[in-house]
Amino acid sequence: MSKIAPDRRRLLGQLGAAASLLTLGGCDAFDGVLGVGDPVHNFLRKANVLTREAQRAIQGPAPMAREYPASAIREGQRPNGSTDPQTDDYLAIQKDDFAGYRLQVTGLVDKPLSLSLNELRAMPSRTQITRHDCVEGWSCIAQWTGVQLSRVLDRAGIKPAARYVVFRCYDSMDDTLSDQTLYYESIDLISARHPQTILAYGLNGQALPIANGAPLRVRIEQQLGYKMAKYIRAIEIVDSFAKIAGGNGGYWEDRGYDWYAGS
Ligand SMILES: Nc1nc2c(c(=O)[nH]1)N[C@H]1C(S)=C(S)[C@@H](COP(=O)(O)O)O[C@H]1N2
Ligand SMILES: [Mo]
Repeated sequence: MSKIAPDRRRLLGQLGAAASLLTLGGCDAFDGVLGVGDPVHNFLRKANVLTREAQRAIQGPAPMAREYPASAIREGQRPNGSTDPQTDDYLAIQKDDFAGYRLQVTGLVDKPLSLSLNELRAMPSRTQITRHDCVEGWSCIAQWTGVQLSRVLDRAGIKPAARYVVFRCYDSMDDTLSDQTLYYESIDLISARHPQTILAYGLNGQALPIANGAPLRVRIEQQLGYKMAKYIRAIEIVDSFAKIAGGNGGYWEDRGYDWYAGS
């Protein structure tokens, strides 16, 4: 299995290099390069038989994603996917600058939490300038500010059986509210406790805009864009995601994307 690793990592490295070249102007598209069904995407899918455990055994624990100087930010973060959710619940919290918003933390925790934006902002914050890579073939460098997810997990207390963090979102792909259409994502506790994994409420020095996931979205800097759930309603700690929606751990995973989208 580990024989696949150098190829996959080299390819991802080349894609990264291509992305860097193409992103000198900020957010530039090279659309189609990684579309679902094209050969590169298919290659990545096959290479993903390499498990995340094997990748981590090769890489060692918690490599940090590259952080950039402020001068690398050329334009705003390009909004993608849902950019203006219209579900009733979202429209309700959007009023009053999300004053009524509460992040729910539930599942395999000692103490379920319900945190307002002010409570999240009062926790120690982290600001990082990183590059967002979308599987559709564009990248963008932006500054993100938020609270480390590990701090929220520690506050709730994670039970020993916990394995994954599930992000439940407000946006639905067709404005019906079913498990099959609501955006969701999941990561394991290693990704969740990575120092650069933050629940972001700030973008480029401003409050996180609606287009980019207000009031709260996650940044998971080792992985691709679709993992980074926007419009987070709740965080659920689970031992398995097999029974959630299509059972593959995320909205796009249920439609064929890889669960582990890291390099
Ligand atoms: N809730 C939710 N989160 C989401 C999406 C979405 O449609 N809904 N799209 C994903 C994809 S594919 C990408 S590339 C990023 C885009 O984030 P941005 O709009 O801040 O650029 O959000 C990800 N998180
Ligand atoms: Mo994406």
